[in-house]
Amino acid sequence: SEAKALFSVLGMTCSACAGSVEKAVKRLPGIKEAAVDVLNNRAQVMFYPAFVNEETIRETIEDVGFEATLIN
Ligand code: 9UX
Repeated sequence: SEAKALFSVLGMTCSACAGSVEKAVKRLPGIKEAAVDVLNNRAQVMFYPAFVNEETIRETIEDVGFEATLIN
């Protein structure tokens, strides 16, 4: 079954930033949905824990160039 993770994402200043985060996360295996809210500095991700975990998602967001913290 699926899990949900909410991240704080700091450093996004435009909608293209949010788009690049979404695209990178969605490229990972085991991602069902990723929604990035640039105004609230949040990324909500639905994923399949058999294939990917919160830390891998968090590191992927960091690799795009933003500071990501798991909220819950
Ligand atoms: Mo454009 Mo958003 O280079 O940080 S993608 S400002």
